Amino acid sequence: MPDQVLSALLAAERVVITTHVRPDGDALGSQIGLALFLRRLGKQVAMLNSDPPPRNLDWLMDLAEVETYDGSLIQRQVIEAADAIVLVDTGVLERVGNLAPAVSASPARKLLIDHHPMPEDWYDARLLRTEASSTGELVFDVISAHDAGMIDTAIATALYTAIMTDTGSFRYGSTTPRVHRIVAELLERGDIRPESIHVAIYDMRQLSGLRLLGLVLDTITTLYDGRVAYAHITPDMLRLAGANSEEAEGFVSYPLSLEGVQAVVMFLEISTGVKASFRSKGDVPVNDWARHFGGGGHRNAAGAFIRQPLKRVIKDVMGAAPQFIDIGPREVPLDPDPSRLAPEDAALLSAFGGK
Ligand SMILES: [Mn+2]
Repeated sequence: MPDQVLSALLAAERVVITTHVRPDGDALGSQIGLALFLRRLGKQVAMLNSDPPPRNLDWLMDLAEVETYDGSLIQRQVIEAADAIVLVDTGVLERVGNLAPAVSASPARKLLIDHHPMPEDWYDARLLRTEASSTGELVFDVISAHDAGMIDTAIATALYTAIMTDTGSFRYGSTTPRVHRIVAELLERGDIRPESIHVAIYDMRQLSGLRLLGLVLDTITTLYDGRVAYAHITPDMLRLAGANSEEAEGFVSYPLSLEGVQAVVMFLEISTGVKASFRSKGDVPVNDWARHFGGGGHRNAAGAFIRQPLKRVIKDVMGAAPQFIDIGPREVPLDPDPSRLAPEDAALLSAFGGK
């Protein structure tokens, strides 16, 4: 029910909208779509984020500029003077990054629009539906509950971007008939072309990114009779390819595309530890697996940050897979001879420091 959040927004004059660190298409699309709607209602709206948009979403700034928060006096005053502060696409206050202290301290009403499970309890009103495909879908609901006629080309573009990116281009399990109906309505109300949005987001890779992909594909390893796979990225690989880690966005879908693989983990080594991205197909949940390592997320997409060396992290995370993934019955030899094992089992043993 968008009513509570909608009425709080309608009552506000000055609104700040923010979202999580390293904002993605759903975060920025939802933020901008909501901001454009509120501005059309005559409200003062500021969009402040901890991190700048990724390169492939830079074009969204043509719809409405999102500021990167630097803690300046003016920005702090905007947060302080707001009637309402809206968090989109994250229920965890800490996930808004360097804005978190100013947001907590502000006397503004705090509103949440999100589809992630297990939010904290810091908000005054919320629109939270974990079965929603995206926060963009929920922003659509808020706008439609007031006046769907206000959806113009810019709002439709922002919300289409949010929904498309968070559904993996309309293929994840969260892609319901309702999602397609909403998208149909966005296409009707806004004069938008899906193809050009898709090209702007996905077909803007640099050669360095594809070189990195080649290196990453080489690291793909399957385990547990091919049911689980992982790959990794090291700083050396980034240097060799001349790429930055942002260019690895979406690489996790390659091991997941293997036949028979149910769940995958992509490990990104950085100076302070390892970022692990978990993905799965269908009914296989990976959020508990990620939570076991201090992270969290959705059933089919989750993440964790682990402050350990890469080898140790791979061993611990992949070794824990059977606790969270149904890897089916299999015979485990008591004292396996590596020369007689399938390559994936030999890799498993060596990842575990076995013979
Ligand atoms: Mn989302």
